[in-house]
Amino acid sequence: MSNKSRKLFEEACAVIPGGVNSPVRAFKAVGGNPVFIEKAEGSKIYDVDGKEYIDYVLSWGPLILGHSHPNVQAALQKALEKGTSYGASTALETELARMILNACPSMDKVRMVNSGTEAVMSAIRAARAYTKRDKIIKFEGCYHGHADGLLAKAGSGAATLGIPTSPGVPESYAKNTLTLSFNDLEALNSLVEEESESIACVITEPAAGNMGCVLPETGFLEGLRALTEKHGIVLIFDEVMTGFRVAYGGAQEAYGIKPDMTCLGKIIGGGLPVGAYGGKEDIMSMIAPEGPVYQAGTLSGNPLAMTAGIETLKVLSEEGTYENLNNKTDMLTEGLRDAAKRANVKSKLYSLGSMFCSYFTDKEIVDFKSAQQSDTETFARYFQGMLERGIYIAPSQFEAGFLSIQHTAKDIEKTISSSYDVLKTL
Ligand code: HOZ
Repeated sequence: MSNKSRKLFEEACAVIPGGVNSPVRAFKAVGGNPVFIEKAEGSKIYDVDGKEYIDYVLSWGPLILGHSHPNVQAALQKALEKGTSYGASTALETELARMILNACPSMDKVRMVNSGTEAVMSAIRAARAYTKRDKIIKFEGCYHGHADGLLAKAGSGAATLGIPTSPGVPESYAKNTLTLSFNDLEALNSLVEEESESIACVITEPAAGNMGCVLPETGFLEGLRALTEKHGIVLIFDEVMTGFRVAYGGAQEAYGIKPDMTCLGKIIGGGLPVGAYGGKEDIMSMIAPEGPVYQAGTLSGNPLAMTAGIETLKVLSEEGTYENLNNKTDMLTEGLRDAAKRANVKSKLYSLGSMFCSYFTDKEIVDFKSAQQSDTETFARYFQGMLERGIYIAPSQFEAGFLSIQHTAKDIEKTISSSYDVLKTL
């Protein structure tokens, strides 16, 4: 790491816990200190020393159009001239809401918030009020933001740092969160049969991107849908990561399953802070001021975030966008698989749309336990080798990588050849 980044990190550590404003940005699991970024454009980010990296983190998913996309930049500049926030209604909010509802027909109404965490927290409150039940079921290794009740066997940074269940969450609160293994329909069936009268909702990432990239096995989402429907349990899809990423209509479109509620974030804000939750009319009509379930936010529906989101979705809705993006991802993932084979390194790579993750193991990854069997020490060395060669991947085994429409064939070729070079040294 450069001296400039080291110095900036030392300064940050003096005033910010761990020197970062979100734990996933720390390099704790891979060693060394975080690289400090100066600017970004297209598929690249540049550190404070001017070193260029091909970026597969993309701000943890939002930047599907790549950095500084001209349409988003131009629209934001125009919006900025009109002010930054009014705390009063704008037509932009309705426009983005309409675009979201058109993309995800499972939702009749949607409410904007400021982050994925807020979206999930609010959706669960609505589900509890709607069912008049308290307990929720989540799956190990899925991450639904950092609200108290959801930091139970959580993925993402919590898994990376080895604190999937955080101190500070009262036992009286945590006892309402029941956890199961992802893809274990049998266990879900037994738990639901036993506790059906007390379970408000089941929340899941339909394809999990916070323990790497773990895909639902055939029948899992279908079984989950049938079971929750049978018992009057609200099914919530956390599509903060997969929404507008794996298809325009998210994983619910890709797998053809209609949840009762959906949580969104990341892409719908085009790189600005945003979240949203929505669902069926009878649940969403319970939200204040239409109904009694309170949820609010000073900057919710902020005109800048709405503008960036609208422009992003406009580009995404153009013919051929997802086909191109998915073709590029196939080129990358096939190349990475082949590189691992040639270098004789055990690895498993999974992808859905333009999100992907490779694990250092020869066993299939189907849940959090199997993801944890991956060799994280080898991952750390791989990460450092890639970073050195100008390839920026998430500093954790338990995160997905992403492509943007601005990644080029040249970027992909460089990534594959760098990967082969690093794998040979492991
Ligand atoms: N949800 C993001 C990917 N796992 C993490 C973002 C963050 O925690 O900063």
